[in-house]
Amino acid sequence: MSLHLLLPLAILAFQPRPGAFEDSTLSPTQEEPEDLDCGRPAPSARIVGGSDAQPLSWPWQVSLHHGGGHICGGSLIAPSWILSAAHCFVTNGSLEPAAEWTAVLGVHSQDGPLEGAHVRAVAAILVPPNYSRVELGDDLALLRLASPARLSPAVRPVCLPRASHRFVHGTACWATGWGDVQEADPLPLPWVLQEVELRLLGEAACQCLYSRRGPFNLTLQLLPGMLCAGYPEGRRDTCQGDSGGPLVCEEGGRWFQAGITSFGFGCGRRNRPGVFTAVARYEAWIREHVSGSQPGPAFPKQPQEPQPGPREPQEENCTIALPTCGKAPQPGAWPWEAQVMVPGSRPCHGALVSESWVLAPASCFPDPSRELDAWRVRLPARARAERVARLVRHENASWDAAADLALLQLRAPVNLSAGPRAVCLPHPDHYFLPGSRCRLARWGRGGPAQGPGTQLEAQLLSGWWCHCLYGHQGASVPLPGDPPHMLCPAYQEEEEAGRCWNDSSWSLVCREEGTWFLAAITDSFNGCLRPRAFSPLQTQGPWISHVTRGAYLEDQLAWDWGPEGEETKTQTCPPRTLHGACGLRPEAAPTGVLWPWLAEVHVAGDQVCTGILVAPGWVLAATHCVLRLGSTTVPYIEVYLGRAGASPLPHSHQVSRSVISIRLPRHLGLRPPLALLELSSPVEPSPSALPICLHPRGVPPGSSCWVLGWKDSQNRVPVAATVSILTPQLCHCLNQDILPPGTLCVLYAQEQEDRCEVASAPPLLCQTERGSWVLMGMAVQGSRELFAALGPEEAWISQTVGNVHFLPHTGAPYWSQGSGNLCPPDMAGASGSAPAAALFLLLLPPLIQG
Ligand code: 4AZ
Repeated sequence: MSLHLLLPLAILAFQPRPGAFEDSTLSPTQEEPEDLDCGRPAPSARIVGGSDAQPLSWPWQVSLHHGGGHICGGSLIAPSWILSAAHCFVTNGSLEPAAEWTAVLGVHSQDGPLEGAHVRAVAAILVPPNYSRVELGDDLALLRLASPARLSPAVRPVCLPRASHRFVHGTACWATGWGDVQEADPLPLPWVLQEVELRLLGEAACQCLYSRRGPFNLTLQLLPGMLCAGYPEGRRDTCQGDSGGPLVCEEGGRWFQAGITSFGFGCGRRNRPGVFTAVARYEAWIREHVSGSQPGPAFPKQPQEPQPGPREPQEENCTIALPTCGKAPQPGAWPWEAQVMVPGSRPCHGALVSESWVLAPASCFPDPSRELDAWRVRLPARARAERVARLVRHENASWDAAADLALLQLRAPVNLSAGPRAVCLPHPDHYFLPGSRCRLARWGRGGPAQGPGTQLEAQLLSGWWCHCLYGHQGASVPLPGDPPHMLCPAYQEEEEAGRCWNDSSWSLVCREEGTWFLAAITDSFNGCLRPRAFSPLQTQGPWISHVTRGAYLEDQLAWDWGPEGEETKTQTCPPRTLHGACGLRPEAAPTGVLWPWLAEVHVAGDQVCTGILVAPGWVLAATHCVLRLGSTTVPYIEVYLGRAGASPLPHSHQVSRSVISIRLPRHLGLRPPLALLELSSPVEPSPSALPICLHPRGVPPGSSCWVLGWKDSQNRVPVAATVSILTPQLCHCLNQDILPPGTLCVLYAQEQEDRCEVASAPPLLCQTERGSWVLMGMAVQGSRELFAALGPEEAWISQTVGNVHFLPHTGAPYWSQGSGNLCPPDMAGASGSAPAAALFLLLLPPLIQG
């Protein structure tokens, strides 16, 4: 176990060839020599970012098997003893039985012929008593073999350093193992032992790297008994499956084991070198067990160690590596932009992801059998186009839009410090913060042919919006940090163009701390719905790094999750209607406009009325507010959406439309209270402009209701006042004779009734039990308590608008109080329910004044 817990344990299925791995015991002639030599590979011979080792180069390397496959590495330190890591054998605080483990010695490729290799049963596993977790140190184990190893050129022990020995910082040492070649990317067949050269890092230098927040926003306190090896820039490292294996350094012609592979934060990540158990520190513990256990010289005679090198300077400087990908030298420059030219078709836009690889949509290359010889890739600041050596399509490219990806390998790598650069790719656990600054850049064959509009500024919406606008009812919204199903940027459609680019596809590139990540891609166009949903690329990171073995997967650089990050409660999406999502309003720390259906209706440039978006092209308002009594001309009306409240969205996300017609229902004699305003063109659904839901037949059961308005008509910051809706009977009793049919009465919660001004005719809204917001009515002229209900106008609204969002009908309507058929008692008090009487009393004063 390590901190690299997110990854599944890689197990190499291992099938010993019959006869090759039999346990053998030492014959008298094979008995251990008195001065058993160590640390010398046979004279005839000689991970992440590593390469195949030569057979016989690391004869102390052991593969430790459990359940039929390789789990950890180890090193032979004496004929009957293997040194490994404690975490390989301790699960949930208890030591696994030795009998379940076997040691495979002298093996090179775990797939091919196993000459010289043999298996030993493990008789005992010893772990320091204080070991608990890798981060707390003491991560070492001794395995006693049931019978001594048969020494040969392929099986020899390594030398161990004395406790006093100091390895010089900066020394190039070697780590070996059959572990993953990258995070979540197991060593491919034929499972040849890998070696990688790692530099020893001084304690101060390593602590300095690990003190900075890195992957998973974590830091690490190094402890005595730990040592680091690797590079600040990462890319070469040990990984899962290498644990327990040796880190060896050559001194005076012999190899000494300086470390045991223990853990790290991920593999090969920037500023996160591998952490090893410092073997020298445990000399006494190792000697005590190895020498004490057997009569005779079980422990190799340690050679005279060379003089220790110069001491590490006290003031070791702290060299932090900065990201090498995703750096645009000037604003607007896009140095990873690649254009793939295939004879006979339009150029296809992709992105340079490493020295040798370009990522582009697979749909650009429907016929991969075409001659690659004629293909060319144009990169920024390169005089000549690059030639293409290979095309690797994603295996799901043809049926999964999110996997519409292909990688093109260039014939010759390009120099990334001179002109073209690689864009960063996110790790699977990357969480792009809502509000991140992004750009939409050309991707595939999409986008306009030329002109400035090849990139659009965009801002990432919260996962809630994105998920619920597209997700199905009741879908649970991924928590921040869980892999998102989609990413949605808010951006301004090119209004001037008066159209959405139907044939365009885009990549979404997001910036963190000045570094650009290729965050997501769109498939070709799926309608004009905004926000457009993008497929996150982070799920494809492992495939990209598997193919390229060098793409720049960069750690998350911005960690300020804000209140949304603290939200750990799973949220679900409210219902959708036949026409899509409506009445969405995130509960938790929303990013964006708080009331996306709330419109400012500016009438003839002075009066501002409240309007509610009921469909993309329609706003509902109170007739009395938008049409002056007695006026015969239809005023000029402008509607603004996305303006309400303290919106963090830029002004560019406001939407405005003029009103081209005002529709009133037919009413015998009376002036109808509700008016539908037809907009000059529909608005795109977005957090700035999303229709509210309607509910057939009155107030949805179990809902909570509010009057939504403005405190004052000048600054128009929305305020909501909590109300209860009274039963029709009670409402009728309170207002006998003066109420048109279908009027709703409300009762304000204490001290809430002065919250909204009434001149703008505020709406009455309810939120259903399942979370959707529903419009109930609009204020009657001059009244705080009376609302013209939508219910009686349902048929007219659906006929006029067409695509209104009616929620499914759900049971009997909600009323705040009992629903007796009789009027409550009069002031003299006769009979009836106490609560109803109380309401009656409460409601009287405003009515009398009104
Ligand atoms: C592991 O999981 C592991 N990059 C070993 C080493 C490292 C990370 C993980 C160091 O066994």
